[in-house]
Amino acid sequence: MLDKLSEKVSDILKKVSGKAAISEKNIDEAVDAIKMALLEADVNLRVVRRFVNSTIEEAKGEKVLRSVDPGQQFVKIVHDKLVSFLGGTKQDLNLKGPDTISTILMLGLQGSGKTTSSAKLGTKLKKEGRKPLLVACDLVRPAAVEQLFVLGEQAGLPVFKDESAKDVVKVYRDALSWARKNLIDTMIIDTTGRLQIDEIMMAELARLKDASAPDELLLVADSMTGQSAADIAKTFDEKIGLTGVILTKFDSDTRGGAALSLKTVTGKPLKFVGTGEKLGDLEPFYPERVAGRILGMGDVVTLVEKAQEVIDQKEAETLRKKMEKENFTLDDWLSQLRSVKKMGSLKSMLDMIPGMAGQISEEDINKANLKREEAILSSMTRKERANHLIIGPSRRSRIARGSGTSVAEVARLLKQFEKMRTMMKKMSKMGRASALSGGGQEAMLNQLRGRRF
Ligand SMILES: Nc1nc2c(ncn2[C@@H]2O[C@H](COP(=O)(O)OP(=O)(O)OP(=O)(O)O)[C@@H](O)[C@H]2O)c(=O)[nH]1
Ligand SMILES: [Mg+2]
Repeated sequence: MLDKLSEKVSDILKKVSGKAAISEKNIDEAVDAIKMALLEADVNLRVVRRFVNSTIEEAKGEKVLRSVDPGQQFVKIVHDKLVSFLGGTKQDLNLKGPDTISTILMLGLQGSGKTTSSAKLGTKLKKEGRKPLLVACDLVRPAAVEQLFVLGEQAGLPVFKDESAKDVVKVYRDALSWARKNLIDTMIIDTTGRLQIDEIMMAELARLKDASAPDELLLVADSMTGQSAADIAKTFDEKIGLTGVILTKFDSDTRGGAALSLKTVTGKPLKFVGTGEKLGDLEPFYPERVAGRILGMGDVVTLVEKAQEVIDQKEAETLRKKMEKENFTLDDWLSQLRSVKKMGSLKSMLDMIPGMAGQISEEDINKANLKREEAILSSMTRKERANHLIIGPSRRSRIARGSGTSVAEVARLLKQFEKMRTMMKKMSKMGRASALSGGGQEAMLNQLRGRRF
């Protein structure tokens, strides 16, 4: 599920994400390709249009085209839009505390997975310490009551049933009194499914809803029905009212459009996905994780966010200019070193970049060196850091003493700095790559690897 979409979208984004500069044309092309991929994945056309328009609007804003790393900023926009289309944050069930009985009403078309999902949900809630009761309110399909009963036995859950009953409301009321006596805190009501939404079913559900005042009205929809899952949800919501959706058969080989369309079409959150036939195959739906999977870009977003915290655009621009004019100072170096430290473990950051994972080992990054270098730089006066040429022999030995290093080390650092400056200048002339995404970063990486140039 979603694999194909993921493959396509990540290919598109890979092309854009490495770019040091992107044009409006790049954005249009990438968004167009994403649009095709979404339509092929059976995402609702209106949803695709909204997605595309809002992505373009934001991506063409000043912020992206002129940012430090426009390619990755663009990926982040696509990611954030996707997360919001998938529903934002994970939505939990809203149940009452254990002292009151909460009620979950399961609804949906025939064969969508209501009975199975009722048992799965019961299993899950039991694991979380609740005391669920399964209530058999499908009085229409032959053997429906028996099916729930068998599943209940498998799950070790009590099942309330009355095979001779004709009215679902009566079953519910009897189940409620049984629940009160048996210290049940959650009732999960399985209902009848129809081939299509019809008036009789809706009337029955409406009566059951009025009688039970459920905390959760969960639509169980089959993801294999594609886009129509979202339309079904919309109708159920209009007629009965929903609090959320469970999308079943997410393990099947379908294109996944339903998951992406649901929230935008219905405004109702997708709370769980069914991922198999077994009782344990029910997972909470995490928009963030699913978006990440669709983009297939490692955890670029977290990376961009982290980098944004420490490297602001202005700072980078000033740095670039300085490098061009060869007035990159020891002071600038010190602040770069500190930026790297602020970002936390550099290795874990690099691991988040696709293609970079595993390329640098923790040993490569010479932390001890970093620390000593910072100590040396901090032991200099501001004047010295602004103009390293004034650092003669006597200043060198003072700095060495102050930083607990040797004169030779101080001399080596200064020599290295000279080389770095020359290299940076060359690189910044080669392309107008921004300071930290282009040459500057490479120079810094070499530095961190402990390689001397
Ligand atoms: N692979 C897979 N199969 C599922 C999933 N959920 C349900 N099924 C299967 O789908 C079929 C129908 O499930 P039921 O739970 O009986 O569906 P229902 O909505 O109660 O059906 P009716 O009571 O006839 O309306 C069963 O064979 C289930 O095992 C799922 O997430 N993945
Ligand atoms: Mg059923």
